[in-house]
Amino acid sequence: MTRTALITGATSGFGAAAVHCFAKAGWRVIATGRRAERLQPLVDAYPGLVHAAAFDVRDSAAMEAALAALPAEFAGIDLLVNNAGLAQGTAPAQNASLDDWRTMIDTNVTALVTLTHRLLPQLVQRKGAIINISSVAGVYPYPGGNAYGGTKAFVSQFSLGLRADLHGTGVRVTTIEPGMAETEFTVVRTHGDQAASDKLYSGANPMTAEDIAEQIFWVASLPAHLNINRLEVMPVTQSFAGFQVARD
Ligand code: NDP
Ligand code: 8X3
Repeated sequence: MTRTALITGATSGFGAAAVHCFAKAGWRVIATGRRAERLQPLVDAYPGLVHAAAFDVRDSAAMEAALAALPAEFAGIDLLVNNAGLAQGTAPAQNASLDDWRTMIDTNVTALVTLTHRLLPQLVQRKGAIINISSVAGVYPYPGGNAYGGTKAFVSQFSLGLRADLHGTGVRVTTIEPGMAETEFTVVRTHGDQAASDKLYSGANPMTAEDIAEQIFWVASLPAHLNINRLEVMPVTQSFAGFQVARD
């Protein structure tokens, strides 16, 4: 039986790479994101297997319209990959932009719970699965991570809460918590500073979008009696720093 995945944030990075993984394996994929022109090549690459749904995840009416307009063969969703998200800014909290914080909360938290709430009845009915993309930033604090880390901590804890509530339904819930991966993430975080992004990843041998897409696909492909609760993955070159102490 052909299964159907809805992958948010499919115009770039992890989400785009995941569309390739799932479609190559014969899944039907609903690929979403705001930049419709980035979705069409995915539709063209996998005729009949990929459906493009361009909308802003923060716009619940647009989300609802896109779901209502799904062709019949894409209407039964077996897997929700909540991947769309972003960081905005690296300033310490006392200097951070409140607009940036609100954008992160609206996208990473409010939109994620809205789409999850909307799809839960059919995921329960189909014994489906949810894969939420969190971050190491939700587990380990770092200077400038403030609201971004907070949104990702929410994603990880919300996922565990879903596991508890979905007990006995057969629905699987996994959080993937990646560390540093080179995508458009840092260009977006810096409001378009490609040089800053290049500098961050230079010589660091970061993970790639394909690395994370393969993890997403692996989790989704496990036997139905197995649930990975959380999966934390970093490049070998990234690890931890110690506590900091301010002195008089
Ligand atoms: P990218 O910037 O490459 O991709 C982000 C995706 O999210 C894009 O497809 C973008 O689509 C989509 N998106 C953002 N805002 C919205 C919105 N309002 N409505 C619809 N779609 C939106 O970054 P990554 O692939 O790296 O990021 C994917 C996820 O992984 C994010 O949740 C991020 O926080 C997380 N993550 C990333 C890490 C990294 O180091 N790269 C590490 C850990 C977690 P569009 O702009 O077209 O709408
Ligand atoms: C992205 C990973 O370390 O840049 O979520 O915050 S990090």
